[in-house]
Amino acid sequence: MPSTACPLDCPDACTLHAEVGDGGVVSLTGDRRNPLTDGLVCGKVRAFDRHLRCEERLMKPAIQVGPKGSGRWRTVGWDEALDTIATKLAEIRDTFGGESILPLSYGGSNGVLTHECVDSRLFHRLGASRLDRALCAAPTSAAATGLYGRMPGVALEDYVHARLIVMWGVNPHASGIHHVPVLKAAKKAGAKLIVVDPRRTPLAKMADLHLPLRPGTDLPLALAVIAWQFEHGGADEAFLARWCTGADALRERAARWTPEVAAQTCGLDPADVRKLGTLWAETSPAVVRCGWGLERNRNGGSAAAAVLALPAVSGKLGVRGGGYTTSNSKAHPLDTSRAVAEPEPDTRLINMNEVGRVLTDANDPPIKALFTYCCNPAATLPNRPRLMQGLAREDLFHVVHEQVMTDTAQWADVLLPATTFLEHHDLAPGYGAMVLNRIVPVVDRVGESRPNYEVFAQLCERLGLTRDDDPVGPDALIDAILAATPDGERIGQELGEHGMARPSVGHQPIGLVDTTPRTPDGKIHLVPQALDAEAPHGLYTYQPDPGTERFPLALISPASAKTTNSTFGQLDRRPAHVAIHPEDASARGIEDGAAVRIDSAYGSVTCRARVSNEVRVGVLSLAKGIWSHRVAGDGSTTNAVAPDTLADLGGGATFNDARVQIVAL
Ligand SMILES: Nc1nc2c(c(=O)[nH]1)N[C@H]1C(S)=C(S)[C@@H](COP(=O)(O)OP(=O)(O)OC[C@H]3O[C@@H](n4cnc5c(=O)[nH]c(N)nc54)[C@H](O)[C@@H]3O)O[C@H]1N2
Ligand SMILES: Nc1nc2c(c(=O)[nH]1)N[C@H]1C(S)=C(S)[C@@H](COP(=O)(O)OP(=O)(O)OC[C@H]3O[C@@H](n4cnc5c(=O)[nH]c(N)nc54)[C@H](O)[C@@H]3O)O[C@H]1N2
Ligand SMILES: [Mo]
Repeated sequence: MPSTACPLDCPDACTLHAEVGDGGVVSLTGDRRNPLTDGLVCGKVRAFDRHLRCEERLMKPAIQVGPKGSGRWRTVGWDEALDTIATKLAEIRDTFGGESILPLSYGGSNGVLTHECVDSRLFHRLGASRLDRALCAAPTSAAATGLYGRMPGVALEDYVHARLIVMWGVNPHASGIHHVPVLKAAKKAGAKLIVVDPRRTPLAKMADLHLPLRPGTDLPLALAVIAWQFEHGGADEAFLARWCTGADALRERAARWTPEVAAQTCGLDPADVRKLGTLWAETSPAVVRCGWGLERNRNGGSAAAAVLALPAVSGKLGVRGGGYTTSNSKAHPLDTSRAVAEPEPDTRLINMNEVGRVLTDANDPPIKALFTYCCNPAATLPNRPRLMQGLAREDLFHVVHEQVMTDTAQWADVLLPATTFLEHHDLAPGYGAMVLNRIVPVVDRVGESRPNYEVFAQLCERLGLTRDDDPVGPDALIDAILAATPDGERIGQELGEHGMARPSVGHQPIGLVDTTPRTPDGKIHLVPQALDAEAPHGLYTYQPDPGTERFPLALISPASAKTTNSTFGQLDRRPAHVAIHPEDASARGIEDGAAVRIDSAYGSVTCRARVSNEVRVGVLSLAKGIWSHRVAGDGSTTNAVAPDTLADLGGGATFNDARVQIVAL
């Protein structure tokens, strides 16, 4: 049974056994050697065969012959497709300059060979515009970098040792199921569980205390808990003196957020805010998991910073099961520079949250070529109406490298079929699980699909951009990465022997024992200068709700268990449902199952209503990643109503700042 792994955009990074029968994959099961996978995989990956051989799978390269989006294709051989792309890219570069070319990629695969590898070699050498990949995790990463230098956090497995667990803006029942059994075991061992989430998620139902705050108000809540620590003996002065800078400044900024003031802003009961403050002050080991639900709004960076400051204020680090967890992706500090083999040029940087605007506004130079891979912008980028206007531009040359006919692929000029992780090589670090996995092909390539590392190398070749010493092919690329990475030899050995490697700090490091802050001076910075300068009103300044009389309701769009972002969307054809509180529904004459239209200042989406107490009054919830076949009307999805304004840090997306009205149809 070959051993491989899943590189999909999920924290858990499952190590897998693939059992291959006649005609393809028969089963994928979880490996027990990976402590987090522990034999369990999600339904999506267990049934990956359905994706591998679905009707929508792209089998051959194709060129769109009708107008954009007409669906009239001529299938061609790879040579013709690559020649067409190379000729066109060279022509556009020579006429408008390299910066008129924009690569567009995100997290379709978290494998390091699929993006920012040979693709970067091509685009750097073309002098293309650079993409600021701020679609997800940018505010949280900025906060984690500023405070701790992205020091790895508490291993998800170690939550079993905690006595108090705060799950803040994270929904593992959908977005990373391997944490759920650990949380259940911790509860059984006596840990208290607190959940901060506007929705009554399955996790909230398990919790000892659920704080269903208004979306975007995490900052006042976290500051109130911090102020409470300083006021009521929960702050650890010795720890602050030894490890931190900025404690006084943080204390000052938090002071105005009494439980009463915060509770009013957050729409909570002040007694619950006090309870959170008291439990945090009194219990150890205590851990907070800072998810991604709290970052997708105007206050997202400051909110993540305040949540991440909490364990430092109360000196919770230094024991097993104590501290914080956010992304652990830097547990393996992989250095891909030698694999890319071309330094990053100083060309125009385009925030991917603004791609719709950039494609439709006057720009110098204009974007004339878009190359989309590992990304399904029509389903995942904000301000969908603007983006679709851009994708419809007849003067835009658009290449899409994809596995299936997505809502984006329909708008390509040239469509290239991509392999899945069962058909190619890769190396994938987890961002929850602290493992690095080697991915190997376990089935033959479907149709004529090709992996990213081949396609981009072939384009370099055709454009005359190859150099003799470029690493080519997966083995050479992985060797180049490991040769540049600290501790790379040991990592390579473990990958060779087990298909999986530990980070240098181990699978389950204890904060400040096995790790130290990776900031330049080795300290935890509670009010980092750089972040204070970057946040529009200074770090930890609350920006009020963007709701208006016309668009008073907050629409949030969390992860769904059926898809990974938009991946597997072709397999889910149920009509999309927006969750709405019974009071909001009855005020608008909306019945359960009714057809509804949701409007915002950006656009509209037409779907069905699910009247439910799952959401609080004033909040709607419609999953992210929905494909157009699941909605009525013009096929606009959740992202038609999502703003393309930016968060306070990292240029992050503000999906959950969508303010809308909903009407029965
Ligand atoms: N409304 C709303 N929208 C959101 C969010 C939200 O909260 N609300 N969250 C956002 C988040 S968290 C994220 S991370 C983004 C994700 O945004 P995307 O990265 O665009 O979404 P995915 O569906 O993960 O992946 C896109 C495509 O990559 C393709 N792909 C996978 N592997 C490969 C490969 O090896 N080669 C090539 N060429 N293609 C491949 C898949 O087939 C898939 O169609 O979406 C964001 N969109
Ligand atoms: N099955 C599946 N797994 C996935 C994904 C997927 O699409 N499907 N996506 C992957 C990706 S790319 C990512 S980034 C992670 C994301 O994983 P999570 O961190 O779980 O992120 P979300 O699902 O965006 O939101 C988590 C929770 O935050 C809540 N929330 C929304 N707004 C707020 C707010 O303002 N404050 C607070 N406190 N909570 C809020 C939502 O109701 C939701 O329950 O999951 C990954 N795993
Ligand atoms: Mo994400």
